[in-house]
Amino acid sequence: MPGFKVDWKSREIFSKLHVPPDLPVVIRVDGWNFHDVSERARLNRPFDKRLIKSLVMASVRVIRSGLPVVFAFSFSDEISYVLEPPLPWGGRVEKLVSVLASLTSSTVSRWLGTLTSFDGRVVVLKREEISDYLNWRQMEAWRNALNSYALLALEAEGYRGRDAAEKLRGMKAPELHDLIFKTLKVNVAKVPAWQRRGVVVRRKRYLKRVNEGVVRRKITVDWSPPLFSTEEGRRYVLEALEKDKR
Ligand SMILES: Nc1nc2c(ncn2[C@@H]2O[C@H](COP(=O)(O)OP(=O)(O)OP(=O)(O)O)[C@@H](O)[C@H]2O)c(=O)[nH]1
Ligand SMILES: [Mg+2]
Repeated sequence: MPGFKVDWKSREIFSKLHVPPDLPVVIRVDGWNFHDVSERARLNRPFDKRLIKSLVMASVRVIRSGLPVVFAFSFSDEISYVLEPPLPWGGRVEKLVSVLASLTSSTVSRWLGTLTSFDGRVVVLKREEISDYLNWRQMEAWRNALNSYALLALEAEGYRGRDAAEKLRGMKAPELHDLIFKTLKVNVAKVPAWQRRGVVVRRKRYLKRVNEGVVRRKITVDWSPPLFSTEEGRRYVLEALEKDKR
């Protein structure tokens, strides 16, 4: 309308949405339409190391960018980034989600040699819930491994598309194990650990000057992380989250 001046800034109605900047938070990003991406990039089924490596490279880049990410857990086409306070941008949700998703997309695209996009979401949790959250995602990694091998086995038996997916839904874990072993001659409990348990990129502690107790951290990739449900796994997560004494 002529003469009527819109305050456009006031239309950015989610710009004030924040998570508490003095608490940790998880941002989970997930590849958009990776079913198609995996075909475009000609990824091996059920697992291709190129994809998980591209997620690892994205995690390394995010940590190197200076964002306070202390732990990144990846499997399939997703990464959970654990951020320690003080959070950047005062905890602004739009900034956190969009910057982490786009840093991930640009790195993965470069590594896969095809254009990709990632969505992102915020997971609010208490510090003591972080290992339970990671355990939930790690159980999903295991379910994903089982289902991905089983789908391939069903296709080898002649099932296609929707029929294969439907058949898969009706099967319990022991049946899936048997099917995979019988058809593909694969013991799914023995496939590489990264396929079953996911991969962690973290800032691992080391003693720089042993006598003086000077602690530093370096970016480390764990291709065989512990089970987060165990005591060892919980300690492993806590170590990454602990603040270093100066
Ligand atoms: N070939 C191959 N495909 C993979 C691999 N890891 C993940 N994928 C593909 O990525 C998909 C990830 O699942 P989803 O995130 O549920 O599916 P999506 O197609 O990305 O769908 P949206 O996330 O809803 O956009 C799987 O269904 C596979 O198609 C891999 O190692 N090899
Ligand atoms: Mg996806």
